[in-house]
Amino acid sequence: MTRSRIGFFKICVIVAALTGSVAASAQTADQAWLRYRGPGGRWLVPLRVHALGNGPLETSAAFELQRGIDHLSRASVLWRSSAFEGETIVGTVDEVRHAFPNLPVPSDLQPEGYWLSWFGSAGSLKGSEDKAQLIVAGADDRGVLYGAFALLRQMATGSDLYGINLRSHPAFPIRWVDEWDNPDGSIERGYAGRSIFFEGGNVREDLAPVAEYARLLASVGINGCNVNNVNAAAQLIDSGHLQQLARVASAMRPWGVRMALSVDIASPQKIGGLATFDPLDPAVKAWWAAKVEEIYALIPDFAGFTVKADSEGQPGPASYGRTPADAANLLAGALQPHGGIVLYRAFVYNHHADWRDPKADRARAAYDIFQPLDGKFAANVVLQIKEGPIDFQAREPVSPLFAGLRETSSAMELQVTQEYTGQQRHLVYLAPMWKQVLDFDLHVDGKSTPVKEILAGHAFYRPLGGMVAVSGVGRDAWLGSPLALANLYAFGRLAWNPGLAPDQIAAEWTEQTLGIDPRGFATVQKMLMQSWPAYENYTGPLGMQTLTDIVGSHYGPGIESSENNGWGQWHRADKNGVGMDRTVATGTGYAGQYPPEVAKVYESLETCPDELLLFFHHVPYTRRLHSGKTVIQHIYDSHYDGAAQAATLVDEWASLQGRIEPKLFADVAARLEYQAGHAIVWRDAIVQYFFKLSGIADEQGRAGHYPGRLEAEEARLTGYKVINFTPWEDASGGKAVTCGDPPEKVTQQSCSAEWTYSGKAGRYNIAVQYFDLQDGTAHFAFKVNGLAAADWAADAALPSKRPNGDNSTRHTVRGVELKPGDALRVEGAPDGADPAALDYIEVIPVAEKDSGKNVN
Ligand code: GCV
Repeated sequence: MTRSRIGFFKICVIVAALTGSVAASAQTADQAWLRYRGPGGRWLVPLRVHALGNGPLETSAAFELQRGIDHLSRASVLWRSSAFEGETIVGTVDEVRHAFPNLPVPSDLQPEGYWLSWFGSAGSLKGSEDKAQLIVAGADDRGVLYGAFALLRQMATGSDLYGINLRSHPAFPIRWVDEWDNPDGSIERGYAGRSIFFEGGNVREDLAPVAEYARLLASVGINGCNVNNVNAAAQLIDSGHLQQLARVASAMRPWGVRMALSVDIASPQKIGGLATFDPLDPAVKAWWAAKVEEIYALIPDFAGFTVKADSEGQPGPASYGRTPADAANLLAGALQPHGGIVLYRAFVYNHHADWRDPKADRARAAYDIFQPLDGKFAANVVLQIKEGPIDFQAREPVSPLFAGLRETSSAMELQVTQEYTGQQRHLVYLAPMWKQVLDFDLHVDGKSTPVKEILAGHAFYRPLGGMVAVSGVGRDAWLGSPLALANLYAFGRLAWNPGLAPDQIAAEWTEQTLGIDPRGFATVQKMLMQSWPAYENYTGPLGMQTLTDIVGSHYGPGIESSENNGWGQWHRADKNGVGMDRTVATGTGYAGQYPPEVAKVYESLETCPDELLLFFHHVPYTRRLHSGKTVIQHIYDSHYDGAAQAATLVDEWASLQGRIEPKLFADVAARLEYQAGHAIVWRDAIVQYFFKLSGIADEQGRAGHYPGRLEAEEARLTGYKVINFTPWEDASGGKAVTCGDPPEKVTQQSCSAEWTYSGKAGRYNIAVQYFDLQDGTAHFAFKVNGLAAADWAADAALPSKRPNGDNSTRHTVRGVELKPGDALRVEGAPDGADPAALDYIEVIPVAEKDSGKNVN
């Protein structure tokens, strides 16, 4: 074999520059899954990396491979003999073919695809002609980069590389993340601190984390990043800000991630000085054409625009009686000469809908508005459609619009940032949900039509399509919670290959991130796989959606907040029944938006799957599900099951103690403990709400009975005063006690609640349920007969400035010896605007799990 040595010196120089920028960044991709710690196995790889070309992406690929191999070879029991010679060769297929004319280099790799192949013997000796060569060949520059990361993934997950012959290409051309970052540095629906892109109205000086983020994205094949909120600040595309944004694009460019921007469709008026933003006005058209010219002069590989218009208060073409197609095509026309695209969001609905109108239905909106426009969009417009028809709920049916667009490209939008799914405080691994959506068969024209085939463009022969995730990364460890990163990883992997199984992705991520032994990562994989069903169970089962505070935080329980307003997330629970009638026969007709085979299944009570029953039908609480349970019993059971499943996560993680870095172990353990407590808040809120509303007893006698629970409002109170709670279901019995009134500064020094214990003597865990408010760190102490058993600070950052289900928190004091007559006392010391509010204590025998299970 012969080969050329092109540009080796140059590459070394650029590699040194990349290393420098990484070293300067405190927030690195290595803190996520690019740890290159390896499974501790035994594998073989030529340690020296040689790049055949010197383009920026190939340079990044070579740099990353060398770094990964160096780390892995240090961390693992690598077969590494000094006698072993060979190279890992990186290049495009053309370069590889040129350097090694005798190799069978594939000629049909798809764009961005790669080929990994081993040549030569496994243990070639110094001086031998037959040197091992591991080839990483890309169809193009991006393919080289993705091939390098794929090889590293193989190594980090312990695959045998000897003899490898692997080809892969992405299923979808569009694999983007959307950031909802605002120029002031805040992030809409972000739960991981402040923006890595912006601060104080401008792009940040330090963009090293942006480069690191791009590296992380590239490692799972993500090729675009829209960096600002879809509720777009118009000023971001003024000339000054575009100069700044060019730096962001440059930071991401070495990793093949193209920058995109959300734009305000009213920009010509807001920042352009025009009297109108009418999409059909020639002056508006000229303004956008000039603006796009300006952008491409600064950012030649600019990816395009994302547009939210006529939605939730954003301006739009409706102001001029124009359609979304008019607006999308206006921008598409400006972008087209430069190769840019428009992702126009189908998340358009009336948020002032009449809740009394039984025919009104937000779920219908996207299809009603966009389906009639099919075929009217320019070729470089893609409709970005949320996976379900409402808004990232714990469960929704697949949006029927995917089936309704035959002549328009579509991309599926989903959320990595867990807006309605626990805001990263709860472990909820979403890949199983996304996989269900991708695999869902819409049966267009009576033929098998899985959503993933539509997105890939195969079903309707579309040139564009793909997946977009609202990511929400911030400066706090990317996503705040270590295990939440599995969602970002899984998004990228599914966007590359929607055929992957979520449990396989979970195992891959765990192995790379935690590097624990097979038994250990099997435990984490199991936890991840259990987490979405658990969350669905304790929040909103049967397709009721997440029963959260939908007009506020979208976090804790707030069942009635969905009703009596125009936002349209109605579940229509009343004393007789629950669910939204979306049938064609008697309801809003939404079910009829699906192709007939799917519509038929949802339309009929007999065939509608249990998990979506209440999304499509209003039924009495006594209706029997396919499972044989009544609806009301299912509501009770699923909430008790869900809370118990959340408690199981705590135990499973605890079983890994000593096998995971202590800091990470403790961090996740505390989060899971919190989640288990909050799952009980959810459980109790929903169970007591439906118990009161329906008046139907729980067959298992749990609803309304909380053995061991001592209510604060029934205690001997000093300083504390009893409050009626809003919403009532978020406090046990609808009441709690508070030591002063938030949000005004509370002046009380401290308050106490005391009970006399009257149960059996023994050893108990005491769960103290209190409210941890923002803007102040209240302190609590638990005492038995005046002696301190525990004290703690209420210093978590939870939503809401009033005590409610967002901030109801459980602290468990373990192993307390009690005997009848003991005085149990909680002392609360308010701070700032946190009034040390208290709901109850619960005395749980130690023999029982202190998991929220009721004990007798
Ligand atoms: C960016 C939901 C969120 C909003 C978000 C909107 C959207 O309604 O709560 O914060 O706004 O979706 O997707 O545009």
